[in-house]
Amino acid sequence: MSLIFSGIQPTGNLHLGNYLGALRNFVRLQDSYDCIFCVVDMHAITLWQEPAELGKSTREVAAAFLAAGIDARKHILFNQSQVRVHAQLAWIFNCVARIGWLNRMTQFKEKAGKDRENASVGLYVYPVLMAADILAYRATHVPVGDDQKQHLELARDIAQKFNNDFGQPFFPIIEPIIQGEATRVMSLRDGMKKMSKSDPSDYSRINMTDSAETIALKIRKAKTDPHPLPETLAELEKRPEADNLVGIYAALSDKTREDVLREFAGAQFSAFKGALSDLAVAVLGPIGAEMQRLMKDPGHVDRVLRDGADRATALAEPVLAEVERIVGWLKP
Ligand code: AQP
Repeated sequence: MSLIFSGIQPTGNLHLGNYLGALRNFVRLQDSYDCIFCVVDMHAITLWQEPAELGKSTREVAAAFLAAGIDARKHILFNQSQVRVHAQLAWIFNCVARIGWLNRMTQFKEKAGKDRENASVGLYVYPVLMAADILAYRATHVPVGDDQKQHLELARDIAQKFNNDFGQPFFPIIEPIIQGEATRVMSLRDGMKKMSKSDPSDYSRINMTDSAETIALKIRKAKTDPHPLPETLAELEKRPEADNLVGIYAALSDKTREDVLREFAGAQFSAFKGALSDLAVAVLGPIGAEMQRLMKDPGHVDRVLRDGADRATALAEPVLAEVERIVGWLKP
């Protein structure tokens, strides 16, 4: 049976990349699959999070799922730390995964930066916990942005090694779903860097709760080059900032980059940026407003997460019990 699992970290500043690369696809997939969506607060603390902010950010991501259109009654929405199975299965997977595999993870290298000795052990084993998140439900499909591809390959390797080591096809082979024109939205300040919650410059991203004025200002200030928009994709690809803005426009309007170039080839950036602002405000405005409304009702959001956690636990506990039996742990 096909089952979707995916998560988003409550690390503040949910942005357009998270929306176009993840949330919007989740909403579309929920009509064809059973889905489990998770606010991954255990992943969040692999980097320092202010305790007083973490709960608020967790509710904000939950509100984003709901505001974007996830049906939390039909599907499951919860925060990770409420379901203990994730941590318990991650320990077993820590003993299946190999250090050499983790050493190849580029996201660890990027996030640990030059001060690698001082990074948390949690940041290093992040992809192992991600494998546990997915496989605790024996989920088959994982919709993510392009940046998570390598972690998903590692999750597949863990599932395969577990199946081989213990001689049974217990875990399914996970299929990534990476779709759309905006699988990697780039920073508005640097077309070579991914748009990210943790970028110190707020002008690098469009936050999902930004006002119309802020969205317009950020797009106006977005880095571009002095040339008008090109006619062909080949020319566009040589211009990272232009490519990013055209990609965002295409994704927001459900068109291809080619369609957008047909419409705007030869246009100056000032005109294109105006059209892009209007479009971004039209798409994000209602979602941001609904997020703000939900954030004023934390009791409701907490009830959704609690109910989701109960239903997730009921699914994951039998999987863990079976894994523990396969491993050989005595449970008298
Ligand atoms: N720039 C992006 N373009 C497209 N998709 C993106 N995603 C993240 N950034 C982009 C996708 O959003 C989902 C949730 O991501 P996450 O919060 O779990 O972690 P992340 O990938 O590390 O995202 P950020 O925004 O860069 O957060 P920080 O700065 O905290 O690390 C994932 O499906 C991801 O692919």
